[in-house]
Amino acid sequence: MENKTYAGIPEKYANIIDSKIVLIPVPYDGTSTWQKGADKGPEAFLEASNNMELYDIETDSEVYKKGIYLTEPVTVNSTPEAMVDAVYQETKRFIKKNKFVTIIGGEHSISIGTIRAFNEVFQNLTVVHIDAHADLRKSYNGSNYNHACALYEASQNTNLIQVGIRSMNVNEKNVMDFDKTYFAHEMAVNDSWMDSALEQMTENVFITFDLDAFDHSILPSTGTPEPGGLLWFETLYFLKQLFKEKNVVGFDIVELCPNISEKSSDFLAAKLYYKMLSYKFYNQETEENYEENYKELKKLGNFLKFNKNNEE
Ligand SMILES: [Mn+2]
Repeated sequence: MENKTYAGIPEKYANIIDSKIVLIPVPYDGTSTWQKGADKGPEAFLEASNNMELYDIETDSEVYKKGIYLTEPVTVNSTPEAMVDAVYQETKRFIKKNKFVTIIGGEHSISIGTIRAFNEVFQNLTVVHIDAHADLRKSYNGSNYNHACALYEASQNTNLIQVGIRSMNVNEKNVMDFDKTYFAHEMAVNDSWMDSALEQMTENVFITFDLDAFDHSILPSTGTPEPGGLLWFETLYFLKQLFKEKNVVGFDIVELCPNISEKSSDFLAAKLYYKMLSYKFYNQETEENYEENYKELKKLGNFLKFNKNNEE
């Protein structure tokens, strides 16, 4: 990675001790089925972040001052299973350090690892899956760890809510919970989906954001672009409500497939990331909830299972 820090922020806001936020890059593209290049996503995302102004007008905040520690990238790619396990271990390691853990992909199969880690630590986890694709196949091309299977495990083990879906295989209907699925063609004509989705969430929420959820007119650089997606402000409005009303415990952003002659997608991804952090931390009360929640978890001994390994 060219970048030493996210967005070129000064080292004093990027060291592991003081940083509240951790950013894990996972440049992986082992199983994509159409356009290759999601392994270049984290690099392009970080490069774009260097060109971003770090005062957020809407929240009147500079969230980078909470500290954003950029980890070494997870580069294990011998098999999809090994990659998922490495992502899981690394995510878990930083959750355990009481960091707000975020991950930039890479293709969507990395989220099998991120969700597995969050679901182990946080009680009654809701996974909000924002994507054009359902990704609910149990296996694809002979593997359970294909990007088309990214949410199957979450559909079995978490309160999964899917938003923006407009492409799926008919067999995925057998797995899909239609009450918790918000299809793009319905969202386009009625915005009541936002309140409905929020009502169905438990307190602890992990967000997995596949960038192809966005309309391809504003984000063309992704492996499998689909027309009819989300636009910028409706997405931010939804996210802002979500961060305000729920305890978002972490998130990942995946499937940036950069194109050297089209930088606006990279920039959108970098800005989306920063907006999500701004929504998470500008409200002091939200932050206190997060601290409270961590103390509760500690009391319940939820971290005990991690004591055996991965201590630094
Ligand atoms: Mn997708």
